[in-house]
Amino acid sequence: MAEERKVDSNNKNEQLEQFRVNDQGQKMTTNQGLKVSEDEFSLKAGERGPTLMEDFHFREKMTHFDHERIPERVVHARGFAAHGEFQVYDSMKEYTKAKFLQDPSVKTPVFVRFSTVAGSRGSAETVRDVRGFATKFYTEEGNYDLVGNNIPVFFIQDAIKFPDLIHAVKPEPHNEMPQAASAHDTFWDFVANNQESAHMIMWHLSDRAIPRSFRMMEGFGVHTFRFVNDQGKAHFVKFHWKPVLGVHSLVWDEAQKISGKDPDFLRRDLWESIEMGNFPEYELGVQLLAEEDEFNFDFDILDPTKIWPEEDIPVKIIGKMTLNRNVDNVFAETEQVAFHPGHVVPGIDFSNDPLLQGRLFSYTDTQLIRLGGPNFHELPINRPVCPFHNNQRDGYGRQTINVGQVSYHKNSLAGNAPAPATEAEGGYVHYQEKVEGRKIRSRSESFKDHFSQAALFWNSMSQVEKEHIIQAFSFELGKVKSLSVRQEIVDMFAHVNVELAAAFAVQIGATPPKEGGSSVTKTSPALSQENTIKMPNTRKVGVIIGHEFNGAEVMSILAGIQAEGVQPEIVSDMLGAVKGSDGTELAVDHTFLTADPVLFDALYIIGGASESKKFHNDTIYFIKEAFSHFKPIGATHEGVKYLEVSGIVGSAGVVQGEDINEFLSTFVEAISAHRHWERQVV
Ligand code: HDD
Repeated sequence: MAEERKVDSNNKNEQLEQFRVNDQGQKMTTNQGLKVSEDEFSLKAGERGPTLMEDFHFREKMTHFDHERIPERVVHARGFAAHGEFQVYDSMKEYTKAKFLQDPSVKTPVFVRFSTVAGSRGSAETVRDVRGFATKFYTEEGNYDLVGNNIPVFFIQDAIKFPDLIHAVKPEPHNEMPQAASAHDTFWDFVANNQESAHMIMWHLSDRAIPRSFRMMEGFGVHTFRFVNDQGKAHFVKFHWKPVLGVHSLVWDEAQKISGKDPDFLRRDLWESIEMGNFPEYELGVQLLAEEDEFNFDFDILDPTKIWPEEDIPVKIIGKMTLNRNVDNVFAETEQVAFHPGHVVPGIDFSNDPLLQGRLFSYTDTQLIRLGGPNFHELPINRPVCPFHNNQRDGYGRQTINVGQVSYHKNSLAGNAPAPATEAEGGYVHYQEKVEGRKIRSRSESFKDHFSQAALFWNSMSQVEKEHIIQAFSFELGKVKSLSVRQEIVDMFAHVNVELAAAFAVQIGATPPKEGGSSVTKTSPALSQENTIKMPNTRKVGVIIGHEFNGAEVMSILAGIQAEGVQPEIVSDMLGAVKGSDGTELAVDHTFLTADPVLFDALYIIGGASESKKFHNDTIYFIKEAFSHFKPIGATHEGVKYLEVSGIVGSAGVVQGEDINEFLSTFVEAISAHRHWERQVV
């Protein structure tokens, strides 16, 4: 590795290139490099005889196979990742000396892993859950990891409760059910007994927990961190990732169906988008707070169950991240990447948030068992792009060949190298916060208001979002067998809002609260997805089409929606090509059997002149499902009759038209809106 390499977007890629192996056109060998002459038959004593111990090729192949699994992550086991780059818009020198936040011309390579939390590595992806959003910045000062989630608060306030939380949400130990779901007794028992979770639960039961795409969710550092500038002046900081496409979600019925139709839905979406050149983009935002303002709020800024409302402390957008390359090998990269909130660079420091403090221990510890020893930093995906030197030696799988006689500090024999760097030379110096106190196992009084921000969240939701939250409570608690737990949850959430608690209490056979509620009347519009960015780009439209369609018109409509960034995919009753009346041919991407309306954002029904009864029934099924999920549906030509049969003509988001241009613009507008909730009201 070159010692003084200028960091650019290819820097990490170049480093990884040294480890890539391409088997194309090569002869097969053993791991010792010996060419193998036979790979189908083990070495035997006679054609029908026993396999011989001597068969080194068999032994090596089988041994490697027997050992090829590693423990999955104890949380966030199911994940998918991509490479990209980050660029700051303007120097952040005033607030932080972090080098990657100084120069807008510098592109810092990043690796981002998205994940669900509760499910095993093979679980479905569209379950109701928090999503992990972990970013590794390969900076010239070392790796900086921003290990966040798509929800800005957390269930608990102190890391010592993390094992309890996870034991409660994971499948129950006596029967290992349910997989990747919080809708069961132990999770809700935990919630009732740990009421600091109230705010997080509001997010968990909102649409945020069923994102449409990893490309369409926010990311949050959650904790309060510190920025420190080159004068040693500190600001408290909260990190935000804002997706350029806006924040969008699935609806619950759809999410559950996708779990069966395509358990890989979110990774497929990310993978395909990057392959197509639709690179996911997120802007990095920071909320900054001067140290002097630490106590100016009605919540404790160190409490990870609290947000800093964006209307009170604005999010300053400081840069953009683009994910532009898929991994080459999921195990080598996505599975072996090791994140840690403690991987920081000069200019970024911690706060005393007790959840963060505990995380600083857990991540290295978990990598030791997961990746099998202390040298996981040497795995290609984890290596910093800058040189690293210290006196750590040996251990399983050590790759570095450290030359020389000396592996201790201080020393004279090697001129005291490697020597710690001064601050001016880039040495990391911890922010010298003054700390004093008695040793005590307790929680600050300032952490004890669990309901005000849960109420703020509720107040900020649109009517539709509120209904979704009520339905989510009704579903989750409807799966809880213990009536006492159900009642405790009703009583707990009566502290947030009485109408909310009453609305789901009746659904779950519990007694609605008579009184309660919160005195909070404030709202934070930034919390509602109703106020998000809406655009048609990268929306998938299922185009239902049969033979004998009007070639010229259909092609111009498809070209028109594609010009707006929409992605049509052709669905018909058979693979192959559908033929227009003028001889135009369209290749079919999916059949009614392999596709499903839940896999599209919208439908465009064209039909054809000679459809079978089955074509007719399948089309009606597609329309009914898409309609019930509030999706835009457009129809032209023969397609219009299906809208009529389905009884949805004139409904919100249902577009039909004779005039191509008018149809195009109304349909694209309907697609941008994403969902047409008005249907629910009628
Ligand atoms: Fe954690 C993984 C995010 C609290 C202990 N965590 C993990 C990942 C993400 C987060 C995104 C997956 C990283 C990857 O893709 O490899 N965790 C969070 C956030 C938290 C949080 C945003 C609260 C603000 N975590 C948390 C606590 C603890 C842990 C309180 C324990 C004290 N988390 C872990 C872990 C994991 C992990 C056990 C499992 C796999 C891994 O670390 O690498 O150490």
